[in-house]
Amino acid sequence: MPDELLTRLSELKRERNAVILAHNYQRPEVQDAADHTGDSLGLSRQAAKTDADVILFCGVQFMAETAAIICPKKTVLIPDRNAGCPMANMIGPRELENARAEHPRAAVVCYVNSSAEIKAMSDVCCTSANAVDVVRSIPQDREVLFIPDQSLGSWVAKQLGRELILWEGFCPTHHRMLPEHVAAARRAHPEAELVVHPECLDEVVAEADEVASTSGMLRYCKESGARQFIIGTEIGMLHPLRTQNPAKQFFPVTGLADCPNMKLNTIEKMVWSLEDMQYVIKVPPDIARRARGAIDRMLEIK
Ligand code: CIZ
Ligand code: SF4
Repeated sequence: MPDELLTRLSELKRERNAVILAHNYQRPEVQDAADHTGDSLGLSRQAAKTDADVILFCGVQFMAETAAIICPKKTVLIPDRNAGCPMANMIGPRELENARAEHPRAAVVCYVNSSAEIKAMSDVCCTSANAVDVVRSIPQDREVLFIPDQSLGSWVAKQLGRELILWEGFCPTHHRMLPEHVAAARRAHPEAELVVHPECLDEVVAEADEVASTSGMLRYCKESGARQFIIGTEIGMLHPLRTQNPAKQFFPVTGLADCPNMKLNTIEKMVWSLEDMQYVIKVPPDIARRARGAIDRMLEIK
């Protein structure tokens, strides 16, 4: 990375009074240039604590929207406006309206990987780190409609021994990891523990020694006595795992688990973003207020 670009980025950060947030799935150099790295909710909560005027959010759109909802007074920028999340786009407001009409008694639990509008229409939000606790908090006799990730929903259902109504959304990147990739990685690294994200296919999750969100993976791999790990999530995650655990080895289930949307953000685009103050992510106040309600209900649970 040319030094001039990084110097320019620091200058702009000071000029704009900006804080840079980068998701665990970002390119290594983008994570290294950030003030905070982590999962989407953790990052938004970090941002709320700073006195920065501007948040440069390196992740995908729904994450920046979450930051805008939690930090309504700050200007939230994303470096590339094409960085959307295909899973979040798998449910729209009209579809959710129809599903609600079909299951009028159901509580709607929406995974954080969803648009602000969908969060605003949901009863409670969840992340992969707290999905089990959020669903457990809903009375056993109430139906639950879990959107949009069928894999996370199916894993939660198994954990709780409870039937959930699942929306058929999924993450194309996590679903690219197949049982045969897992088998090959196990053969190559027989001593390694297999740690996977609940967005993976059921058959992959079933093979895992540990199923965890990205923040959960960081905790688990730090505490585990194992020296080698096979990681079943977006490959950007290998960077924080390796940096935080220099004495341990991390291997991907497959290098195919590379999310093209996450990788749209680059140092150049971060510089341009702060120079031009774009692309601004704004959530209309009424949607933001209702989406905030779904997020706050999640935060009250755990
Ligand atoms: O909420 C996040 O940041 C996502 C999408 C993944 C995770 O497990 O942290
Ligand atoms: Fe969406 Fe999957 Fe990419 Fe995350 S890794 S942004 S869930 S497509």
